[in-house]
Amino acid sequence: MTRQLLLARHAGAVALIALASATHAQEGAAGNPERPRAPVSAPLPLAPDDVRALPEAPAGFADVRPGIAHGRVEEFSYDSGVTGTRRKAAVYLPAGYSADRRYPVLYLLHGIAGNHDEWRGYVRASTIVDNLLADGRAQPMIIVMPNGRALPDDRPPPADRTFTPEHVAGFAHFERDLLDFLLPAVEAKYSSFGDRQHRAIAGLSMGGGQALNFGLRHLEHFAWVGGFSAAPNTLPAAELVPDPGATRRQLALLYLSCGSQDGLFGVSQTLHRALKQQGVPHVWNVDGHGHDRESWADNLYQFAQLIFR
Ligand code: FER
Repeated sequence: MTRQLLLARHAGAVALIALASATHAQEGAAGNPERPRAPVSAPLPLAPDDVRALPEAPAGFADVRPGIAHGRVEEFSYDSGVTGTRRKAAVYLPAGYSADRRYPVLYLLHGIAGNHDEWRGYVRASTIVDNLLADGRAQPMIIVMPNGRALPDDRPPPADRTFTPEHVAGFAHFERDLLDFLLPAVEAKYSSFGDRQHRAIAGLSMGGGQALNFGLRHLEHFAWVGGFSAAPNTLPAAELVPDPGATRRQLALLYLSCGSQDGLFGVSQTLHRALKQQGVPHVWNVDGHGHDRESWADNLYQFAQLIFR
């Protein structure tokens, strides 16, 4: 056997082992449902500014802390004229939530294989925010975690249908579902301010692309925008920021993050470079993680402290 063939066999075996362990991990409760399954471009070399912008979260930041006040997550549902169905969202209400005061609202969007429970269950968003609030490090806020797949059947599809055009299109259809149906329904039920300065939108992967696409193209609704490990559904910078001056004036915060080991790193890196060229201020936080909850938990920890200030 030639050396070339031996190497190829070795690489094939390694790939099979990696695939097997990833599939196994995905089946477990703690598995990463968002491991990209479609071919993505090779990572680009890291530039000098592709570094952490913010210090890493302290140990235990996503662990349930006894003795502090905890918020609650309730199920919310609304009628959608986009899907023609009644749709579900999870809503986090901070400890002490009271209709006697008003709250800002963060819309937090999941990845391609997730649903409205992914941020709470997989990333532990409610625990992270409970801990920040207990330490006085964030503003009390409502967090709406919808199902970003605006299709009549909005369950995560079997793995072999994750990347079909129909499934991916459901995430684009969510733009009108969010703006025309979810947002008014949330604001009718919960005690929120209801203006752009008090609305944020962020998401992970496919939801990161959605947050950038919907947030930056609808600054009349959102002043705070975050994309974590944004997927290739992210629109080009020229479409996200057609008028850099207008974007600069309206944006309170644009936050981009990605792990340097993430196969989707090039999406965020390309957008960061274009924004820099356009002179649009933003946070660019590069960590050493992959496409995983470690990165998303840390970046939620950072983002939640910066918004609604
Ligand atoms: C792709 C690779 C990954 C893609 C989407 C994803 C639409 C999304 C991954 C995720 O949400 O975790 O090519 O195309």
